[in-house]
Amino acid sequence: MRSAGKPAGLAPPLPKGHPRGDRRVFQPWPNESRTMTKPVYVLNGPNLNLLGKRQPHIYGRDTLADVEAACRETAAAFGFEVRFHQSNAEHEIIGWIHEARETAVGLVINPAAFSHTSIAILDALNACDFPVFEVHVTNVHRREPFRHRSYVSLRADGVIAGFGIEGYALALRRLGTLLGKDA
Ligand code: CA2
Repeated sequence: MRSAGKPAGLAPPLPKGHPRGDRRVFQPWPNESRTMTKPVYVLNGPNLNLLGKRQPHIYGRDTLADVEAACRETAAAFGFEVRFHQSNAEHEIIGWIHEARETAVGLVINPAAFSHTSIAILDALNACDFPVFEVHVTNVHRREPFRHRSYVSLRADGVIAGFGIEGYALALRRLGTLLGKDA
């Protein structure tokens, strides 16, 4: 016989922190996106550490720290974790691309002058399965002819040039769309 006052079939609530009572500890269904942020790599090539410090008439007044802050803000809205790097050394950028291959869901890169010279960076990106977006602060097509060609563009899923540092946020937003994330 059922005891009065207790609804049929309902067990008493489990104490907080109990493995079956706290979803942060245990989820009976696999849904990583609820609990885990996915890394997105944002890579910057040579001399971009000088952003905002030299040639503001070409590159503007925003610094690389401003770029990083903007990327973190946009990425957070989509639930991405940002791994943000800059290097003047080609091999370091290639190392980060290899690292990204293992863990990342997408990559945004401003290869700077390496865009126009580096088959090695192109090869590294060709070994990646996730979306890749190439960003240039300036409109490279309005500049010297040697900037009109980018090896990285042969792999990039999209290229943004001439939007200033806003280009990085636009690229991250596109990643969010492609990966089905809501802002
Ligand atoms: O427009 C871009 O973002 C570039 O990737 C910037 C590169 C250039 O070689 C590419 O053709 C286009 C140059 C980055 C150097 O940035 C500086 C910033 C301030 C002062 C000096 C260099």
